[in-house]
Amino acid sequence: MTTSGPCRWVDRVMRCLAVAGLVAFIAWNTVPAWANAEPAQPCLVIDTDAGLDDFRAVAVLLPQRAPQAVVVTEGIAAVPGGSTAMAMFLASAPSSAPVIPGLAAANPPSYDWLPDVRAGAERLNGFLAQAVPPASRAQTMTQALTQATQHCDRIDVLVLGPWSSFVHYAPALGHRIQRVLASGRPLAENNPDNFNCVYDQPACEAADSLLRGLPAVAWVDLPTDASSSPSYAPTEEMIGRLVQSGMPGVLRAALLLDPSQWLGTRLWDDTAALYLLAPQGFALHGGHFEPAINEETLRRRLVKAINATP
Ligand SMILES: [Ca+2]
Repeated sequence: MTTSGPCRWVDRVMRCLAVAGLVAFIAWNTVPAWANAEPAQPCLVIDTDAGLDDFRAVAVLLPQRAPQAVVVTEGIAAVPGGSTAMAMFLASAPSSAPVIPGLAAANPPSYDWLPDVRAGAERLNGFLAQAVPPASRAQTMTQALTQATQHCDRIDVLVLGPWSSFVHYAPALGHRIQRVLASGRPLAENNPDNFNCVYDQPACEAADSLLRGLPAVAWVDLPTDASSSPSYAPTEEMIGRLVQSGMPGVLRAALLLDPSQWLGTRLWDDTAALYLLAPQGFALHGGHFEPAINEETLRRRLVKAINATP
């Protein structure tokens, strides 16, 4: 049977209306995610010297702010041993970012305590039997970081170590750096405990100039405390509350292997990492932020962040 004349025209109109209705229905039901969602968070680059508090800081961030790349800069750990330790630590998380070996200070000060602390950090507090350097790469640090962030139009950089690497890669990342968050206090506050600055003073001063040109910079530190049992310190009870699987489990096992290596230290870099997740718990003191919560509340929030399910 065939249709002809007015009947064929009516049939075409009805088909067109049906198709138009179907298209409208599909469009209505497939509203793109960006139309309703909050703007996507900027990418995150973590620049770390792989001290024990740096490992805790990475564990704080991983469930909620997985980084695009982790740069290991010389400070507490040296670059080779710190890079492999950090890569092995990240491998305990469901998804892991590339670890990019960074740069070392040209003329760092000599510290009599540093060799032992460095050896401990590079072995993840004894969790690894030996410190092992990474295989050398064909790419430079800046090439590797540019590649790892090639899909990022906005980048937050969390600096947990000296500035030796930052001053070299920051110009390459350019205007994509939206915010820098640093553990410690700004150069102008001249904090003698600011290891990250004095370990590579020329880089720290160069970074101070670079930071002035960036849209947002925040420094995070703990209140000054010169007592023999410092406040805002990690405790065995706190570490014992970490779950025993995955990255929290590795961190827990590593730290409990030898608490004497970290008892009496403070929650430096972990606190800076928590600021990135929950800045409302902090207050501005001069040019830097400090926790506006007591130390038990801080420890509880750190444990909760580390134990969170991604
Ligand atoms: Ca650090």
